[in-house]
Amino acid sequence: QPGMGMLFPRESSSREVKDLSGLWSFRADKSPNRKQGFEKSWYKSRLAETGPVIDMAVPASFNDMTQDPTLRDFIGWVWYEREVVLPSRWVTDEGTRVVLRVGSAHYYSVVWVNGVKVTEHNGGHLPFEAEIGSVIREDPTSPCRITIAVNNTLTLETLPPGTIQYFNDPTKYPDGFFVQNINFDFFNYAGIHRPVLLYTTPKAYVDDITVVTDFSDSTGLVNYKISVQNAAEATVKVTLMDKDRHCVASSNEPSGVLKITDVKLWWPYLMHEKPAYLYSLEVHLMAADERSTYTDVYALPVGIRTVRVTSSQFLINNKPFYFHGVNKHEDSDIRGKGFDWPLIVKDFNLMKWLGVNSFRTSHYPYAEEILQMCDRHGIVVIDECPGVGIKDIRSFGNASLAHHLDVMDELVQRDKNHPSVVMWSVANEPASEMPPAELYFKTLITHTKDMDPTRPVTYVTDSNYARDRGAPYVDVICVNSYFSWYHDPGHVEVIPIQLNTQFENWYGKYQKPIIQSEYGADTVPGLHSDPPMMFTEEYQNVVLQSYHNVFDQKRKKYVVGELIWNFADFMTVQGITRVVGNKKGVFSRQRQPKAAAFILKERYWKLANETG
Ligand code: BDP
Repeated sequence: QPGMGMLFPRESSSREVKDLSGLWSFRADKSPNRKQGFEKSWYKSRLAETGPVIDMAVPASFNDMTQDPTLRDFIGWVWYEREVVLPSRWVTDEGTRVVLRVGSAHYYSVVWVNGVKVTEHNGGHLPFEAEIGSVIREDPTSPCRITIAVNNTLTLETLPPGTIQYFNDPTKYPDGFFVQNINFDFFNYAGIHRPVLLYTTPKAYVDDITVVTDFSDSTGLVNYKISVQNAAEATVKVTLMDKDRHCVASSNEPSGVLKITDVKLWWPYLMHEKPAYLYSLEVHLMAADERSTYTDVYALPVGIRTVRVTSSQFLINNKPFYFHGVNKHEDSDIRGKGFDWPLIVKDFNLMKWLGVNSFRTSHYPYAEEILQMCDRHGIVVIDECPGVGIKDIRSFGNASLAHHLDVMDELVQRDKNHPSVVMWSVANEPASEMPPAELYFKTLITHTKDMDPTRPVTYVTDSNYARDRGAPYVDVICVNSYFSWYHDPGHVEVIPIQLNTQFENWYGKYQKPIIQSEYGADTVPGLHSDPPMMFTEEYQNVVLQSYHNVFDQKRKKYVVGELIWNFADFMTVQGITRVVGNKKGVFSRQRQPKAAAFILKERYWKLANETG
């Protein structure tokens, strides 16, 4: 029986990883009902035998890879296939588990190996895996053929939700015309977005590790729990190593508390002279079943820190923390939402240049590799689930809630051990004023806290403080507002009044710390006007400065953070409010600074020197 664990695949003396990034064969199923691939069983033979295929890069969104507009805007099933030659010991050794892991594929996926279905997964931003040893051992001589069908259709029961609308008027629309309606602005990029890996473990293996950290004076505490699969007998040895690979604590129990004298805490970037200190929890399993003995080794990076919220503060290691950061998207030219190391490295360098100490994974969980970077660099993360655009009252139904709970389970399971993750966000701008929202958010937030009692939980609201029904259940109030943009366009003089009122109303009602989780203005790089006009670089500057003045009045009281919308321009659906994408970035989509980036940089470094 497979376990529940979702440990990131890491190489070790007992584990091998094979990365299947590169070229795959690809076909979009353009048949009218999009089901030809299933009707004709495309997974049973090589994809090229059932019709034309094109080259497709993995990981990447397929949308921007070709010149074909019908592929860019495609909705339905697309098919990917790749043949892999496996090391023979993977195939012949019954004591080796071979696991296929997909980092993420948007949205619904079905996976076959050599024509045998091995798993399916519902959800576009989290990893899933399947053990494939028994399938590959059936035909040890042929290469292993992996087929993945992915469907990007969004419904009322997906996250984010959406609806498909058909237009049947032949005087206006071509036959079969339909659109995907959504309530969020970022482009619904699709395909295999993160690396597909094959990895091995011994048959008896470390399935999951949970760590919760604490400290008292100079003693660090690592509460840990290890679960093991397929072992009739098992002994576990746990060693905590410091950066110089010295053992600082150890144990022979599968769960317990490690005590570290003279602990080096994990601190956010800029807050402490030795930030982001990571230990390594090395787990050594020695196991046996009736046939054989097994050794498994897994090393988990561990940062020792605490997080706590009071009625007016956000505390990391008991010190007030002020979020001065960004909202991001996984988005870039050509690759869409595809995982890309050069982009990740560039973005981290830009964030450091800006003096960013935090970001929110708007509006879906980002790649695990990004969170690992945050752990190492000391960037604090608000980890958001894909609950964006919950605007239709039907999206508060039971089936939708059940899926939302599942997604939170998967998210917490994946990200629970990252020191950088300091808060969960269960949604962005839902219709939280609707009556069913109260029970919905109460259930969702309570469930998330049951899963992880150590982190605060929030959702991001743009609702009115008096009408929002979920706010009683959050630990931190996160508010988005676009004064002088969507309301009173062109009138920056309203910002001080309206922003002050916003803060006083929310704090007055709830006495909880507040983060301005979005604010900003669309700016076309190179457009100028003085006096400032909307869409020019000068207008973005004055909007930001007007917000900053109010933040400065409130941040010593109960405002605990400011996150600009957005780090960089990003692609959106086509519409009359978007000129080739959302232009609220302080960097262009190509990551070049607009004037506002320099204002933000000056401010963030000043804040860093004052508050960390
Ligand atoms: C907010 C959304 C964000 C949008 C932004 C905007 O949370 O996803 O991109 O507005 O309109 O409402 O720029």
